[in-house]
Amino acid sequence: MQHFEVNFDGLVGPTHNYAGLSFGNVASLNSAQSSSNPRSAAKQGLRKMKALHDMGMVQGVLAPQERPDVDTLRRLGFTGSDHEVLAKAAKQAPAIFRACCSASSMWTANAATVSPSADTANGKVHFTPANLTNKFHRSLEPTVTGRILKAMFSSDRHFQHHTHLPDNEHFGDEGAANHTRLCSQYGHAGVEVFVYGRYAFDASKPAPTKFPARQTYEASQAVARLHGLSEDSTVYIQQNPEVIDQGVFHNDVIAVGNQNVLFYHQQAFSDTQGKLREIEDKLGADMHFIEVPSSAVSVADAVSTYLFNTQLITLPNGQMIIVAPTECEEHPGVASYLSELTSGNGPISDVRYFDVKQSMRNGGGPACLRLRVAMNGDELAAVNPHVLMNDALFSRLNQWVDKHYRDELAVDDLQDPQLLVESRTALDELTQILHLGSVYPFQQD
Ligand code: SUG
Repeated sequence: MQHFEVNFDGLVGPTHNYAGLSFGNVASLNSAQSSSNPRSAAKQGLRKMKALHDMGMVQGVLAPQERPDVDTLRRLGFTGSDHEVLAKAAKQAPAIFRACCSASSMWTANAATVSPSADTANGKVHFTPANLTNKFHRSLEPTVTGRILKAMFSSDRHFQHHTHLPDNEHFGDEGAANHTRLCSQYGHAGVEVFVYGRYAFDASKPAPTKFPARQTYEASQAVARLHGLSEDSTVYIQQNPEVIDQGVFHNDVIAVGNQNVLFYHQQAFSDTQGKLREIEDKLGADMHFIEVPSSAVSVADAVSTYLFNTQLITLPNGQMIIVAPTECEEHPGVASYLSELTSGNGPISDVRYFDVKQSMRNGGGPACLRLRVAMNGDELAAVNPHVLMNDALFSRLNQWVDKHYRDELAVDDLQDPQLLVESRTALDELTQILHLGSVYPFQQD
C-alpha cells in the first residue's frame, strides 16, 4: 500500500498581529506592537501550501481559531454584550485583551502530537492536542484544536483523539514542535523522538535559567503512553538548556527530521552522541545524521534565519528537498551552507525558498506552519476531503481571504467591534468551505 506524509498548514487568521506575547521567542518580542498584514500573511501561507501541492505532495489546510476569544474574556469576568466585553477588556486589562486576540493557532506544529498507525499499539493514527500551557495566549487553543482535528479526521476506525494533557506547566506540551518521527519508509514502524526542555518533577536536573523550557519530560512520556508507543521505539532527548536561553524556544528551531535524516545543530541536544546511537539502535536501520557545527552556523544565526525551522520533504520521486524561509537565502553564510548541503552526495538534494515573513516576524517559520500526519492510502481516503489542497480550494481560499481580511492591522485595531464581526463572518464561511461543522464557540451559542 502507498504511504504519504501529509502537511496540514495553518491558515493565518483574520486577527494576525504582533503583540509581543512570547517571552523566550526573540522575533515575537522584537516585533511587539508593530502593525501586521493579515491578508498578505494568509496569502504567503496559501502560496506555500499550493507550491507543495504542485510538487506532488498531499497538502492539507488547518482552520484558524476564533479571535478575539470572547468566551475566555467572559470567564475572566468581563460582562455585557460581546462588544461591551471587548471594550471593557481592552480598557481595563489591555495585555490580557491582546493575548485573547492572538492568531497564534496558525502555527500548527504546535497544534498536536501525531503518531502514525505503524507506531501505535492499536494500529490507529493518534492525535493529542498540545495544551501549550507556558503561554497564556496559546493555552486558549487546545479545545478548539481538538474539535477541528476531529472534524478533519473523523473515522473511529482509523483515528483516535485524546484530550490535551492537564493544563498545568508540569505537563507543558508543545506538540509536534518538540516531536520528530524517524523511519526508513513512512509506512514502516519508526522511532518517535520527544525533545523536552526540563523535568517538572525533579528540580535537581539541568534546566534553562533565562527563558522558559516549555516542554516537560513528563508531558512527553504521557503523550507516548496515550498513543500506545513502545519503549523500544521511543527516544527522549533533553534539549540543551543553553540554547533555550539563546532563543530556541522549541526544538523545531534547532533540529528537523524526515525519514532517516536528522538535520540538527551541534548544540541542539544534551548527550547528543548517546542519543543518536539510541535512535539508530531502536530504528535498526542506518540514519543520516547531519550535524551543523557552530563554526559553520552560530546558534544566533540559526535563530534569526530559521535554518532548522525548515521542512524536509520527500517528493513522490523519492527525492528529499528542504523548504526554507527566504531569511536563509538572504543570509550569505546560511545560503552558502545550504547550497553546499544540497549540491553534494548527501540525502538532501535541493532547496526551495519561501517568503513567510509575516509569520517569521512572530517566530514562525515554514515548519511551524505545518502539522505532519503520515498515513496509508486507506487512512488518507478517510480524511475530510474538503481540507485537502487542490487548484479549486486554493482559488476559493484566496477569494475568501480577499473578501474578509484586512490589509493592515495595528494592535489598537483589535478592539474594533467590527473586527469581531468580520472574523466571525469569515470563519463561519470557512467552516462551510472546509465542511468542518460548528467548531467555534460563536457557532455553538
Ligand atoms: O508560540 N509566536 C509563537 C510561534 C510559534 C512557532 N512555532 C514553532 N516553533 N513550532 C509562539 O511563540 C507570538 C505571538 C505574538 O507575540 O503576538 C507567538 O505566539
